[in-house]
Amino acid sequence: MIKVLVTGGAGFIGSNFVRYALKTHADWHVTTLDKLTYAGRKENLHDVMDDPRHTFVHGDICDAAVAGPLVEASDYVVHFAAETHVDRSIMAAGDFIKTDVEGSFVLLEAARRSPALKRFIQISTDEVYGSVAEGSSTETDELKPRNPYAASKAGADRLAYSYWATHDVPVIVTRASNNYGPYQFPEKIIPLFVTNAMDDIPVPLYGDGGNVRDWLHVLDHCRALDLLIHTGKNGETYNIGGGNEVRNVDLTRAILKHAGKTEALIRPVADRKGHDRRYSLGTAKLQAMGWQPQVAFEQGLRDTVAWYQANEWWWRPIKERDPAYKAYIEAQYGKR
Ligand code: NAD
Ligand code: TDX
Repeated sequence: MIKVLVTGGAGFIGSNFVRYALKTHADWHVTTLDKLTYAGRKENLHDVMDDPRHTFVHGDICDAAVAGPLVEASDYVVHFAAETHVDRSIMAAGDFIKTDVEGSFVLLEAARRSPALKRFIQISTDEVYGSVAEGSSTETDELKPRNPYAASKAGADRLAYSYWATHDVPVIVTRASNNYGPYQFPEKIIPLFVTNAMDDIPVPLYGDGGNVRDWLHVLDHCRALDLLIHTGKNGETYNIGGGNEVRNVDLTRAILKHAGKTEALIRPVADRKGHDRRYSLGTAKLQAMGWQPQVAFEQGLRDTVAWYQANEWWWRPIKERDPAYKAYIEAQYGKR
C-alpha cells in the first residue's frame, strides 16, 4: 500500500481530495490529519470515515509529536491544512501565521528526517502573486501578496521550496485559483451566496462587484494534484487555474439565476480592505504535462448550486446552530 498523508483533509478541498484519492487509487492508504477548526468537519468525510483504507487523526500540524511520525510513515504528503479565509485574516492574522507558516515548518522538518518520502506537495495559492492588472501570472513571477492570508501562504510556499533547495526534500509547490464545489464552508462567496439566496437573505457584494477571480472546479484541482504527484518535478512550482475569469457581479447573477432568485437580493456593501482586483493564472506548464480542466464553469456552477440545495443537512447546522459562525457573520457583515 502507498501511504498518503493528507493534512487538512476535513476541509473543503482536502475532503474532496481524500474522496477522490480513495476512489482513484485502490493501492493507496490515506491518513487525514486535521485539527477540526471551525472550517474542518468530520461531516465532510462522512462517506469515507469507515473506509478501511482511510484513517482519521484529530491533531494539529503545529504539534510535532503528532505530525512528525505521520510524515515519517508516509510515501506522499499532500499539505492542505491552513487558515484560509482572507476576511478572517484581515480581522485577526495570528492563527494564519501559526498554522500556515509555523505548521508548514513543523511538517517540513519532519519531511527532512524522512528518507523514504517521495513527494511533499505544498498547497499554495494564486493569491501569492498579488493583484494582477493585466496578463496572467506565471510560476517565475515575483510574489507580491497583499493580505495577511496571502502573505502567510507566500511564506510557507517559499519555505517549502527552501527545504528542497537546501535539504533535498522532494517538494512540489502548487498555486491554484479559486476552487468551487461541494463541502465548501459557507463563508466563501459561492456557498455563502447560494445558501443566503435559498433563504431569501441578501447577498453582500463587496465594492463595485468588478473584482475578478478565476474559478477552478475542485475535482479538476484533485486531478491536477494527482498528475503532479506522479509526474511532477521536485523543486518546481505549478499554477493550477480553471481558465474561468469572472467578475464577482457576474458570478453573483449566475448564482441567483441557478437558485431561481432575482437580482433584487444583491446588496452592495463596503469593500474588503486591500481587496485584490484580479487574479489570473497562466497554466501552460501544467497543460504541457497533459492536464486540462474538464468541468465547464457554467455546468459546474449549476451542479454546485444544486449540491447545496440537495444537502441542507450539511450547511444548516452551521448557519443556524453554530454560535461561532453567527458571531463571525455579525462581526463581518453587521455594520457593513
Ligand atoms: P478550508 O478552510 O476549507 O480547510 C482547511 C482545513 O485545515 C480544515 O479542515 C481545518 O480544520 C484544517 N486545519 C486548519 N488549521 C489546522 C492545523 N493547525 N492543523 C491541522 N489541520 C488544520 O480550506 P480549503 O479551501 O479546503 O483550502 C485548502 C488549502 O488549499 C489551503 O492550504 C488553501 O490555502 C489552499 N487553497 C485554497 C483555495 C480555495 O479556493 N479554497 C485556492 C487555492 C489554494
Ligand atoms: O461576502 C462576500 N462578498 C464578496 O463580494 C465574500 C465572502 C466575498 N466577496 C468577494 C471577495 C472576492 O473578490 O468574492 C471574491 C471571492 O471571495 P472569497 O470566496 O472570500 O475568496 P478569495 O478571497 O478570492 O480567496 C479564495 O481563493 C484563494 C480562498 O478563500 C483562498 O483560500 C484561496 O487561496
